[in-house]
Amino acid sequence: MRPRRLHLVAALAVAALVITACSSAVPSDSTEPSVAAPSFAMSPMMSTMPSMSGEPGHPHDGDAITFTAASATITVDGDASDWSAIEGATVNLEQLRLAGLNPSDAAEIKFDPVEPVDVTLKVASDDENIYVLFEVPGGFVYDPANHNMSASVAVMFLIEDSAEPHMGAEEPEIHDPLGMVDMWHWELDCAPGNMSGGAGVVGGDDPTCNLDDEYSTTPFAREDDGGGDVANNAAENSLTGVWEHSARASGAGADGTWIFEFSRPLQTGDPQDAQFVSGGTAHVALAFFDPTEGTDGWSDAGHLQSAYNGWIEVTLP
Ligand SMILES: [Ca+2]
Ligand SMILES: [Ca+2]
Ligand SMILES: [Ca+2]
Ligand SMILES: [Ca+2]
Repeated sequence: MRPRRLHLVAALAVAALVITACSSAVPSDSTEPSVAAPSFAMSPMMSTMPSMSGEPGHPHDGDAITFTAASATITVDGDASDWSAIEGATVNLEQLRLAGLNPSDAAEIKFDPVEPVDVTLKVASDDENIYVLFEVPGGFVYDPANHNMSASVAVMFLIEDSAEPHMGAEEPEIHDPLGMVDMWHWELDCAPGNMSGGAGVVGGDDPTCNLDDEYSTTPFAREDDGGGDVANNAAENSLTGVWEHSARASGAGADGTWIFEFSRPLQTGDPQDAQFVSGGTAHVALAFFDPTEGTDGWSDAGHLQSAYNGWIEVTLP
């Protein structure tokens, strides 16, 4: 649960008390307008509910997505079979809506159109680690020599409550940092089935496989943990991942599903990471870079992303 919402509820309750105090002539029982907060209790099953569209300045027009993560230990190997009994969420990803930006911002952003896509997000945890499965339907388009001609993904988590899910910002003021988000950013420089990232990566920038542990405050202010402009002696970047494609055996272009499997310690002690606890809520956002976007593959700005759904709320077991 995001503290900001609790603050909103608290503010409403205070307002109600003030109304009550100033309205002594009015019976203070059933005639009072109800200020009971809507229930945001997490369903044990995946559910959708209306977004907090009344939250000033932060409208999200998709249904809010919430679900409860599984209690499980996952093997990070690019094989999704150990997730088969675990329920997740379907998340619609789409490109940035340039019409919603300030014209001056929109004018500097170029990309080729890509159709929206429904992806699958699953999350699990055990006593030590959080595990994420991100699956995207699409053809097996992979060039080991050019990661722009292969799929690429990012998984984001809220660090600061004020952060919005477009890399910390929101439209239309996409240059304005609202808070810090944690970002797992992966360009496929290692082959399927290979372990990417892992302990020993200094500065968050994985030099071999390009599974980078990063943070951002806007799409234009993204840095590697401990390797950016902000000193961070506590950087911890043991994030790991393995990718696969279900139709790889059928050859280039074959239709199937991209599989991106990750794990990281629940607690890293790194201020440029989200920290997770049992019973807590992880706020997640997703991005997918489609290698078929243009003749040169995907572009930075052309990625499909979940930000229009608001933060995906995942309760950890
Ligand atoms: Ca697995
Ligand atoms: Ca990198
Ligand atoms: Ca980190
Ligand atoms: Ca990070």
